[in-house]
Amino acid sequence: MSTRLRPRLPAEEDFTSWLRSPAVTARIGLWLGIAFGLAFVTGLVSHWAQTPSPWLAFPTSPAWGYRVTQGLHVVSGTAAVPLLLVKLWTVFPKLLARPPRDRRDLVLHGLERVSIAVLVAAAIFQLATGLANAAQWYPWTFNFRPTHYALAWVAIGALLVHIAVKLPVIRAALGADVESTTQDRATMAAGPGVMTRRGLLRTTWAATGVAVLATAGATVPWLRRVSVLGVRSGDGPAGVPINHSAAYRKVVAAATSPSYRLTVVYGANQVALTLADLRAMPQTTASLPIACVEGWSAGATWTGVPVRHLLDLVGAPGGSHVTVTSLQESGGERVSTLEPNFSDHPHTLLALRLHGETLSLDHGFPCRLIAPDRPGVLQTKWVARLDVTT
Ligand SMILES: Nc1nc2c(c(=O)[nH]1)N[C@H]1C(S)=C(S)[C@@H](COP(=O)(O)O)O[C@H]1N2
Ligand SMILES: [Mo]
Repeated sequence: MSTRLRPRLPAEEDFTSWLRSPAVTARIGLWLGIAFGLAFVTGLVSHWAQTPSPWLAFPTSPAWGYRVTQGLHVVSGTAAVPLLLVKLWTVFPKLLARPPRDRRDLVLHGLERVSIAVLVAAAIFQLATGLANAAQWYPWTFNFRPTHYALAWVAIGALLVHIAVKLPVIRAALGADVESTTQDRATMAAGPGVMTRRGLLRTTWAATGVAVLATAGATVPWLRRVSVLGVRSGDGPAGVPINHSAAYRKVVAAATSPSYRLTVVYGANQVALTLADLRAMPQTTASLPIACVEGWSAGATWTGVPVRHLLDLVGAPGGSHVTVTSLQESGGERVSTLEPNFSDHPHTLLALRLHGETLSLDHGFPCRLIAPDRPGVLQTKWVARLDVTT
């Protein structure tokens, strides 16, 4: 009798590769867990820096702090991409496993499935939106930051559940040799085919290393030449990259107009300063990085007027909240707020010069805010007004 071949869905036992073993999954999972943990913690730091907490002020030192944490955030997120892809490949057959018969087992199986679906969906969402963001590509309509932040909690929660559920397997797998078969599915090949498990792991670590090097160059100057994924190359006036140009933000006319004034307001007190007035005030020079949330950063030396001196002109008390408004009429990054510890800091400047040269139009001419340990998005360019709000 002949059997006709009927199309059917693939089943777990169709996948016999010796590589799709918990011995491999657990090893990659360990590094993936570390990458997600780092991305989560540094993401919380970035959220804190951009969402002032009434209980705990974001620190002004070390000045390079945000540069390091946000660099780590983007690097660990990028490293997670190859790790996640290989890990999903190793566990894929389990997606096709037949549900157990026993009712209690079935419920547990279902719950585990749901938690894994949530974890995988959240992880893919975080990596995809994060990568797109680091590449300055916003192909969606939702607001990136709150969405990426909310999903981070979902991902980390689901990850903790997953680790707890899998702990016995993880421990057994990591405790044994990578070629051990104790944890393997019954229908797997008896030995290596095209590649050994060690070979797969080595390839995965190499791919991860390449991903790290390719992004880290956006933060680490001597890596810049190998940094093909680093979106900001380090070129730009005075060797500092430009994020949004003056033309893009439509401020060229206002920024170069002779009628430019910096207005400083505290209640009924108000002063309007020309660029010449600002240049005539005592200047401070400070080395402070520009550290973009998108992961690139660059060290720079700025010279300008401490914001605190400007607040003194209108009699604003120490510990003031200050709203900094740009000449820019619309679009993002028009306004930022200085918390009291930032407005009091002697290195919080309205910079007029970068590396000793007059600030270029794209870097924020006539003057731009620069403060220590502050995300780039809050370093407002083309400043028009300082309003003391408390
Ligand atoms: N007014 C205004 N200020 C701004 C921006 C902007 O678009 N408009 N971009 C911000 C962002 S996202 C960053 S990273 C820094 C970059 O500064 P730079 O272009 O001088 O390197 O400027 C910040 N200040
Ligand atoms: Mo930025």
